[in-house]
Amino acid sequence: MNQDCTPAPAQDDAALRDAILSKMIYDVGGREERASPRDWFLASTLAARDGIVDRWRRSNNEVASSGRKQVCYLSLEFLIGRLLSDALGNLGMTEQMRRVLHGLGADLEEVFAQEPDAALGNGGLGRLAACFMESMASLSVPAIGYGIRYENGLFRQLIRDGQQQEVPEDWLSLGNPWEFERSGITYDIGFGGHVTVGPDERMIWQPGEVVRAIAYDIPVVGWRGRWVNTLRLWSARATDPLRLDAFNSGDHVGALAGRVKAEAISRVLYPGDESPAGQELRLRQEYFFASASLQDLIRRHLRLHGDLSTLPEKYSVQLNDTHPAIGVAELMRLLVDVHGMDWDEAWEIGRATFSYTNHTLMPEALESWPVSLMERLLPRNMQIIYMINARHLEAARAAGASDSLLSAASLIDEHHGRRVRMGHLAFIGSHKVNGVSALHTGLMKSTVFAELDRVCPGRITNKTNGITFRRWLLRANAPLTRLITDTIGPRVLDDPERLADLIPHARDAGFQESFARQRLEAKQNLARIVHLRTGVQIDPHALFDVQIKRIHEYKRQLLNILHTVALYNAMRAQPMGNWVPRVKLFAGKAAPSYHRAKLIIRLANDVARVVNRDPTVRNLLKVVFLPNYNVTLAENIIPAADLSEQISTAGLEASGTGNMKFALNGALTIGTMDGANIEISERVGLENIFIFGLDASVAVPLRRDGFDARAAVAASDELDAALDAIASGVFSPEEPDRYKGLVEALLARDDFLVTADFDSYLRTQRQVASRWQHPADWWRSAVLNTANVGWFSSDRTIRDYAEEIWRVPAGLATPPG
Ligand code: DL6
Repeated sequence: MNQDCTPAPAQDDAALRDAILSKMIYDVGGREERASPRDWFLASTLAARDGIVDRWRRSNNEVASSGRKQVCYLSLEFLIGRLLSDALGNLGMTEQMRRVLHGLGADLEEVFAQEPDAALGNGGLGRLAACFMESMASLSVPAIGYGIRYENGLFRQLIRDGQQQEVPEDWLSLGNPWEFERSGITYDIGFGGHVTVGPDERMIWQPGEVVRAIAYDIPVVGWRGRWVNTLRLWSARATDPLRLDAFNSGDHVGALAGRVKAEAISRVLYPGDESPAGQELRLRQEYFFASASLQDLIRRHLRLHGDLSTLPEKYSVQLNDTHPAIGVAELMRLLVDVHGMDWDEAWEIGRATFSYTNHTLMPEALESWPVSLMERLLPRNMQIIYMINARHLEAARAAGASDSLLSAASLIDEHHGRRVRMGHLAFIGSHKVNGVSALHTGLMKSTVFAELDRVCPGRITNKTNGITFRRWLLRANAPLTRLITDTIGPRVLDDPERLADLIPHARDAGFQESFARQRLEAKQNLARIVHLRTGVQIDPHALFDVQIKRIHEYKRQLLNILHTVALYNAMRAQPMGNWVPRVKLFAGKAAPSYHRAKLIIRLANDVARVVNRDPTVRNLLKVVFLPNYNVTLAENIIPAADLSEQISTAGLEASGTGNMKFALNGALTIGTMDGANIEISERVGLENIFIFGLDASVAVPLRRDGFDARAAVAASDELDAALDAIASGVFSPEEPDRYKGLVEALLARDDFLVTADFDSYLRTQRQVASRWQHPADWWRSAVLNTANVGWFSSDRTIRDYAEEIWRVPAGLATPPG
């Protein structure tokens, strides 16, 4: 066994060294004596990639020859982050690569740092897709992830004068050694135009514009390198890249306009959709990737199996949220119009093939598209949606549905200017529809999908999210992993539920000390990063209280800032009190057009500036906003966190996955009874988690019926003082009214129950501090968090999907010969 705790790598050191040098000379065109870290990154990635490609071919051959069923995971987001350390770790090659590079005069950590963070996603949904891809490969579930190869992923966040600025993230600017362009795998995607009836009564769509989708493949290697799946990302190309006539007549810009419009489809993740043009681009992205993926699936199925009637036996298509939901209509178009299948048969095939995951109940995030836009951009798909709807409503009416039930279950929302409800389309086109935590699934049944659940009973099921432990423990926290394997043996690496073997060690003072020591190392590392990026010095012995996630009102960073201000006020009032030194750490990006979220970022930065300069609290409180939150930063922050803030308004966080990553690494959670926090609390025990606030049974009706924030503020001196300090400019002396509007808006309408939960949060934060003052109790709870969250491995989640939704076998493949 090497330090990766995996069997010895396939190659010996000399062979790996030769392979790297050969890549350096023939592929990178570099010289080893003058090579830059980037050159070493390319050469070592290409050398490791060769070993992966061999396994990839074997996996693909095995699927083709055995005829095994494959999963197609359609997702507009894959937040994969860096790939080299993941790949080396799964191949058991990390230490060997470190040694060999060292012998060549290069440093592996520096090499890792050269890789851009592939930010092809926004937050939880995209990161979940990346974890699922890794788990499917680790469990030998044959799968293809389909998405878009955005040239600019999620924007890079700069903080200037305390404010978020967005600049493009150009992860591809220096090339991507992981991808293979498949110039032979292309599909034409139509937009606009009109529909006519052909001589055989078939509908013929003549698009007004055609864009070409080109496949780029990235191999996804599973644990111990046993299986390799494919992430296939589509890039958009114009079919007519240059209008030569216009160019030659002097219109050099106009000649390229068609190309720019076509290629905009794969240019940017989440183009602003405040303008009609932005909305249209987003719909173009969704149709582009759904159509290309389904055409690809049909082509492969026909090649391997010859007959489209067996499609559901060979493929399961998972719709990751509603972004690919247009695929339900597109598959009908392909089967009926292009392949001449009978409507009813095509519908049954589609329904047996598709399943849909819902990730949010927030009304503004439930997609719907104006009928007028759909009719113009996708005229044939819109006709198909009308047909699907007519049959769906007819069946519901025949089963006795009332008019109001029919109106709520219809694919067309008639109340907001006629819009197509994409969640409804995904729902009725799928055989299974899942939520991502027990609470969320229950709320799906009782709220957004209540009517569809009555019309199509039994379709909704729960699949609580999970995370890949390979990335979020083994790689992100190698020292803690070593302590765990030294204590309970390496079996835990293959079976995360074995973490429970740590339970008997939770009270052991020696083990607690080692556990705390590993964590201190991670905190020292984070303190270095914080200093480097913000100039703020933080004490690794302080309690690291961390909230990292997208900035959104429902996630309630504002509640955390209010606590920070209340703590600051209390410390200033009694600087000699028995305080627990704390670092409040925030990171996250706000959507560029979400003005209030951006103001909250500014407030966090303003509070940080004032607190960090105040000598009264110098050794007691520090506030940090770390810019440009991404996967790599999360990998550095999570192992160092003592307290994990999971404080969303109950009923609004579908699941959360950050909550699982923190608990796995031994942080204690302070959280509401929301999303997967509930299931975490059931597993770690209520005595090892800090739960506060209203639960969903109270919060949901309270939000609906309205809540008097002023009364809550009047009842809480600490809250009143914190709000007053913010509103009166204590943290923005150069512009005292900067936050007046924010505070007034909160008092006028506290949609997210910040003021309602504040006192409970404050009390619970005091309990956190008193537990910290009893290290044996704190570390016992910390160990019990790590020990009890094995169930949140994405391997468990994928097994559940595989058994109950996709009906594909999941297990471990025989190691390749
Ligand atoms: O299911 C993955 C992830 C959940 O853990 C989060 O709770 C949820 O907010 C997120 N949903 C989205 C979709 N849009 N919104 N909002 O990112 O999915």
